[in-house]
Amino acid sequence: MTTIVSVEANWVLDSRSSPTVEATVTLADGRSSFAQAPSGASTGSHESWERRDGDPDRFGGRGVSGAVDVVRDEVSSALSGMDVTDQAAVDRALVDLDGTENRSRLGANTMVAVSAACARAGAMARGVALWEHLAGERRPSLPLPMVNLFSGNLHASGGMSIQDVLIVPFGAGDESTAIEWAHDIYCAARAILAERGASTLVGDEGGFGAPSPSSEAAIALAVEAIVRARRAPGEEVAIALDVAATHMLQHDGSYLLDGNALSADDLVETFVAWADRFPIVSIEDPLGEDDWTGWGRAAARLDPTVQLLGDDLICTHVDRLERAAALGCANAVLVKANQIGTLTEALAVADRARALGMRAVVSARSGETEDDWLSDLAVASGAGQIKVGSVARSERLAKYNRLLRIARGHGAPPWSGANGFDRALGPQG
Ligand code: 2PG
Ligand code: MG
Repeated sequence: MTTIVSVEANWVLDSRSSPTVEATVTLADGRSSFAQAPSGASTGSHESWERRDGDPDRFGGRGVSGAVDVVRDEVSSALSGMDVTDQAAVDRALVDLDGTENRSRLGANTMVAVSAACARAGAMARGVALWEHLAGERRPSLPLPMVNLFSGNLHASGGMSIQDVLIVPFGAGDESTAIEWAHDIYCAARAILAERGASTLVGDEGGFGAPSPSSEAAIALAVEAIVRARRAPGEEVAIALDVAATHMLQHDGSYLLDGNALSADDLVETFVAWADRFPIVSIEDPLGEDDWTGWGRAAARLDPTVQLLGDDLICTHVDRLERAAALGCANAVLVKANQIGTLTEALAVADRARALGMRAVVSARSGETEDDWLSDLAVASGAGQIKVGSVARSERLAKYNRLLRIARGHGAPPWSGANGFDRALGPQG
């Protein structure tokens, strides 16, 4: 009774009020499961294609009726009759049906919604948790969260140039303690902002819109919030940055950091100075998506214990991951399923990173829904790290709360722990 009989889709709204694809898979026994696609704002140009209607009269061009139609007209018949518990075969069928390099026929948003809905139905049919179903032969683990505290650039209507300042509660002994510490620090940051008369309005991922246009001031404020929450910066909680430098690039190749145009080399030296002053363990997209030379410079100048995390650089594509590994310019990959198309391919990128001696961080998008399949994907991958935004806004909390439920459930996988960040910083930070 694990046979797929139909796949349907429809539009629902995401956390930015954009339409997004919801796919529903129905099995021969009449049971069904659904899943929803996330959507990015600071997207990389090497991401797989996101299918939007482009009709300015409906949803400002962001409608997904084409995606809905293609599920009804093509995907449903292609998948019907298949065994839903064979996720690899289902995802291969989707990839084959699309038949293009960048998913320009079905759209990666269509594919990821169908892929996740099938995964959920497969888990249901087998009577196991989604993370267990997806894990296969992998060793699942409960991931260390990287939690958004301050937001800028495309996620908070301007403000500071770097996109996110995040906290990493690497000293926590388990998932729930990590999330509790994140809560304490988030509330401490809100109290500090309120005391200073600064806005406590939040950006797309629940982080506070940075109070000053200075990225460095936001990092200093994050450290202050850690201390206010009675945690030791560098000993218990560290800082991570998502620079999203692709979106700071100017036409002349310079990077605009808080009003100053910097060369790639000068930008790297800024990060070296920040890493000296602050307990920074991870820097995502320090340079632009095609600035392989600049990335190489960052790898050469920064302490090798700093996690150099490729988002726009790699876009969850194995070939770009291999290139980054060969050049030694990144030591970690951000894994976003809708940057590629299917859950199987996203897991394969995390697997390949591990085989190459690199780390992987499973990530949400800035546009999300109440769907929580991402938490199961992160646990199943055994990647050890997850990034889903701040500990506010229900589309973020759906993921954290799912992690808490998995952690508290029967047969919970082990806590991934500090991911080596403790060794990176030492007792003084
Ligand atoms: C990122 C993501 C999530 P977006 O840059 O890492 O924070 O943003 O989904 O807008 O690409
Ligand atoms: Mg990013």
